[in-house]
Amino acid sequence: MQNFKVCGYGFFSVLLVFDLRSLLLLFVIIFAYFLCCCKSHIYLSMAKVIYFEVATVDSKLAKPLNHRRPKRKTKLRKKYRKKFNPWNFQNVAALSIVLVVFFVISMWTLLWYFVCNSVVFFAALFRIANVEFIPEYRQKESREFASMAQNIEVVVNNVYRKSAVSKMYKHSVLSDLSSNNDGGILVYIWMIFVVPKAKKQYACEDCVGVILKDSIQTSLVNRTSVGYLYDLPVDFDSIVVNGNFILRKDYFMVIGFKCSNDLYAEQQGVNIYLSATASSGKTNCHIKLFALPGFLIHLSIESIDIEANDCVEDALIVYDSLMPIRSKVLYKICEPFNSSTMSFVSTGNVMYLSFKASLGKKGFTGNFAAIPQERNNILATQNALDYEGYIKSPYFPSFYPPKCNCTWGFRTPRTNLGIALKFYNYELKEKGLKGCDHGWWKINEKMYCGSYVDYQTIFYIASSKSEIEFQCSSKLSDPAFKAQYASYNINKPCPGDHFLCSTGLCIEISQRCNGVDDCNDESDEVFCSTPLKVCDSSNYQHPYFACNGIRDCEDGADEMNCTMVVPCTNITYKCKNNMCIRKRNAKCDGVSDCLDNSDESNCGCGSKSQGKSRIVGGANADDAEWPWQVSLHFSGTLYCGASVISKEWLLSAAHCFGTEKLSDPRPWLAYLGMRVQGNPKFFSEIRRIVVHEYYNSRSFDYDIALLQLKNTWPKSLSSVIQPICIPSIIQSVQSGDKCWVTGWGKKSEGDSESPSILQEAEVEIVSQTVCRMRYGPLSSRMICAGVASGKKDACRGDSGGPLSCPEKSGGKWFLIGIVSWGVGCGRPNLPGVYTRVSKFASWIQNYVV
Ligand code: 4AZ
Repeated sequence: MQNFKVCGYGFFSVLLVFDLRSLLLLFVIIFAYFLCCCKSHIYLSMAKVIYFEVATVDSKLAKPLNHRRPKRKTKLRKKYRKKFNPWNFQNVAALSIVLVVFFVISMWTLLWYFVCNSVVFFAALFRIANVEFIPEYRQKESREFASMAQNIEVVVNNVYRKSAVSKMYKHSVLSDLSSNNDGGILVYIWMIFVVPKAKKQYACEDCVGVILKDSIQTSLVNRTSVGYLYDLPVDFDSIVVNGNFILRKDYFMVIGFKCSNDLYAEQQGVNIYLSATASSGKTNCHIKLFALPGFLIHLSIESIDIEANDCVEDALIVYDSLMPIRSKVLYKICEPFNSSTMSFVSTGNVMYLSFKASLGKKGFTGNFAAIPQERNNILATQNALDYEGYIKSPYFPSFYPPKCNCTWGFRTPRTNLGIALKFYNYELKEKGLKGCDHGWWKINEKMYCGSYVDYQTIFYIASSKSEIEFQCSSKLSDPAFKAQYASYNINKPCPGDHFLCSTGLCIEISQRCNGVDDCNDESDEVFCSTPLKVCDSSNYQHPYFACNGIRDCEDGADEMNCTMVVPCTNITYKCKNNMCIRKRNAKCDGVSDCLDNSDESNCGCGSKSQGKSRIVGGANADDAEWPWQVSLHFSGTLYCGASVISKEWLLSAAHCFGTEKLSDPRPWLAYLGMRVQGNPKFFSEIRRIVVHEYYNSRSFDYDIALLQLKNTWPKSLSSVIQPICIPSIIQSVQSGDKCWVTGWGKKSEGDSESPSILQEAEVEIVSQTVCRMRYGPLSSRMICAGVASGKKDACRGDSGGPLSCPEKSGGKWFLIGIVSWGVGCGRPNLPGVYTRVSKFASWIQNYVV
């Protein structure tokens, strides 16, 4: 706004239309002015001299002097020549003033130009329909390229010079031409604008894009997407305009350095080696990959050595175009790796790699090749019997590109046989009102959404004839998936004495209601009556009672022999030496249970130095009562909560970082050791945000994110800042257990203001069965907590914050939940839904050591 004031006034507003050429003109004017000034000054001096001379002469002469005049003139000139000195005081002073004025004006103009204006580069891409690609278009020096460039630049100039942004528009430059595999050529251009900062809003990406689109729309004919942009037949749907203030720095400043390269895959299937290495200093590489027209590019990245900081400083960004256009990003690699390969496929015959790295030895290796386009419609009619084959995502095992679709068809030999699809890390759910993030599926005319999960699922199609259509829906490339197919008995999908889970798995009937999530979605553990506490030898070992830290049987038999080493199962506690014991809550309970004592290592967590053993319906918390509570601010505004889980790491909810803007760590600040907003004991910027890769923004499944701090708090603050313990994967909490939710979120659903003092409320764990009765299907990564009246709850602004539960023995506090979602706040019988942290124990361990 300050700039606005300076830029918007008087003299400078006149200059708003200036650019560097205008500056040159100004210089010429001032120079001319200087010459004029000096000249007139000289004349003035001359006039004075003449006047003086005349007066002197006139006063001396009494007689007419007509005949002597010529002589006197010559004399005068001589006298003047003798007397006029350009370096006398007067002239030097005048000259100095002019120079100073010139200097000040130049500086002001330069300052205004660079401070009040921004040079903005817009990258634009569109398809020209009636031109076919010729090899000469690859060479920018060729006559053909130059002529096409002139043609396109003239058209774009015409469009923008007659538009509302004409004063800001400078010119356009054709950057590249490439063939479009479905006909025509793709045109990549840079458009350069000089935008006064006060008028930045008029040169926004959408505004500039709309001008180009509008110029075509007016000539749209015959309901095709191709219209005319002057004499160019341009595909309206292909237009992408991307503006970026950073583009200039990232792209133009380094172009021409050694690290810019154009590479060609001239033969199908021949791998071309790729590598970029920087020994020191900053690296900024721009690599354009080309394949033969009609082919696609298959890129494999074998290793990459970069700093993991959310692509802020170090990144390899793969674009599905020849320019760094945001909407054409196929994938961003922000983390180093060297033991696996990641591969991607383009939608056309070009790709663009942008590799940037901060100081140090950084680089990547890989290769690329031209591959043929997979035919879209693969129809495999199968007589499926046993699991006999796979359906795979396009270009398996590479990430599949955003624009893709496949169809498969199945026939089974008998009408009572349907098709079962066993996925390894993917599940299909009926499509609701919301769209799909990771693939649309049309199966026998019914719509489903696909999403990634970390367990197996089986999808049954109860028909002997099926048509399956898959359509990619993600903006980025998505990881590969495959499904094994088989026929199954429609009337009896699972063998006798087996239970059919909602995930499609078949589990033994004895696993139903055993207190263990055998189905991966807890469908085997809902609508179970609490098992009777029959404390005989057959029942006290029931997982519901055994070794859960509660003495259920009078004789305590259910809590006996819990630290005996037993075979590992999904209800045993795994020690560091890979031996397993049955004690569920062995971690950090103050008793050494594992032979290697690993259950009691890294237990400097979950201790509250102060506090009563006692939001919506909350009360003010005491100072340092919740030493793991964090307040997360985005661009200065309270946005979410988080919990301290180690010296370096915080745990929060993925949905706090769900957009491109919010996933940038730079605008975030974490306030630690704070009770009253604005009074933190410590704060830090965020180095890195790790959002769970399976986070689903529609269902809020996998709603968890790790945040790495840039700075760690000093030891002297350990009385007010403490990490909370992370539960082990088998740690049990039961319905009715008392926990606390804390945060600075709204005190009631309709509030506009947030409290400044940290609020705390005691809530009870609600059983999954009851919670599902309220909300419908919930994933097993969710846990509910509340009170029946609804009066105590989390609300807007509490998201990401802790649901802290005390361990019964040992007295440590565990992070059982992360505030995630709910219907409204504090409504009766609608408890808060939290991310079940125990499910993520090993995921957290991958990052936090
Ligand atoms: C939220 O918008 C939010 N009552 C958090 C928790 C709940 C509702 C909304 C649960 O951040």
